Amino acid sequence: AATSKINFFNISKFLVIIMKCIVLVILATVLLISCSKGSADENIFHNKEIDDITIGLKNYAIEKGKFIGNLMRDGMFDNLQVHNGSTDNILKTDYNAIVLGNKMKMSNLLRTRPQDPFNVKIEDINTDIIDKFVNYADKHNMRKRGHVMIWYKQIPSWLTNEAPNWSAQQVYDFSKSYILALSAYCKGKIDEWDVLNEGIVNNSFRQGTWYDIINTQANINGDIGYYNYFAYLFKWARQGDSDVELFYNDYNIEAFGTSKNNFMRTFVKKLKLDYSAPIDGVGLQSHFKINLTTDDFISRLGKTIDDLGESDFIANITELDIRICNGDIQTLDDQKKAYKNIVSTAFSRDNCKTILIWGPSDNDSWINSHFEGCGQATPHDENFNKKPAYFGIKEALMDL
Ligand code: 9MR
Repeated sequence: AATSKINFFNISKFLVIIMKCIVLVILATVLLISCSKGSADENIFHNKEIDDITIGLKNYAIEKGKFIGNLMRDGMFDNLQVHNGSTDNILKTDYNAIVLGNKMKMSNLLRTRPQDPFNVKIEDINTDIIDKFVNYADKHNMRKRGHVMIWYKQIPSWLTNEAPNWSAQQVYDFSKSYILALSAYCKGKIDEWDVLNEGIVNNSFRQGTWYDIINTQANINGDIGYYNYFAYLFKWARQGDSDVELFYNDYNIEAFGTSKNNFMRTFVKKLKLDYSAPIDGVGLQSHFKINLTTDDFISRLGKTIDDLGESDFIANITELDIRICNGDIQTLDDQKKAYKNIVSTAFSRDNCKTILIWGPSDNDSWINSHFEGCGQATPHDENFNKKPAYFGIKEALMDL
């Protein structure tokens, strides 16, 4: 009995030692894992090979004081969980700036004819749209881009029908009251506004718009012409919100030295200097076809940003996409190079702080329905997976 007592005592002592060893091994393993995770986190901004899905593009942009953004399409606006939440997930993870693809255009904000279109009131505007956009962006700490106040396209049908019969003064009254109401409602909520979109064609102002009468007929103060009218648009937007950044936005104006680029630069400088328009910047839309994105083309884009910077303008990239079309010999790797080169060229300039891409994924892009035989224009593919382009942007951000 004595022997079995000793044996039992020894065995239980032995078991306790084994248990202690196991606990020690577990503790050591936990310590080792957390140490290696810590150093990975520290290296996350410096090691290009690491692709931690919780670290989005925005984290790299924030580190460099920049905003990388994207748009919210109508489908997602109507249902945040569209595509089982894939688009929402991309926006939340990768982007710290946002714009609505269509919903903040006049066709949506002023869908119903105001009782008096020459005295538009806040109550006439579909402010629910603005609220929903602002709530989403604020929830995810995103910079908010307002697109767009005055554009020849996507206007409500009542305006299409009535405007051809308006006098210049009526166009002035409508535009003024709309901009004042809209910018007053958005005061402090929207960070930057496209006050005027696509007002130029080649080397002159766009003709045949709903506001065209202002070019041939004076208002009651004798103001006539595009310059006068456009300058007022910016003044009214400033009157409504003294802090918001105000932009002229257009496409095919990116490469320095083309006739549209020359006209745009003359236009915005003259608007600011000769017409005292409070214009802060130019939005370079940047809808590119892959074979256009040569090194020379991208360096001319850099030159445009520099030239605008010399006159104290911000120059943001506002609608970037790079489409690949049937017949193009370029590959997704060429697209990666183009995205990388554009992001590093633009962001190496201090007067370019924001780049927005026009489509969270190839599933959410306007290209497929507008350019036959073209697609693949965004950094995520049709199944919401990251493409080489995504890593091009990421590398450019890390290298800044
Ligand atoms: O992405 C928008 C698309 O869904 C619309 O069908 C289209 C209609 O004009 O507008 C697209 O957005 C445009 C933007 O508002 C201004 N710059 C050009 C964009 C692409 O057409």
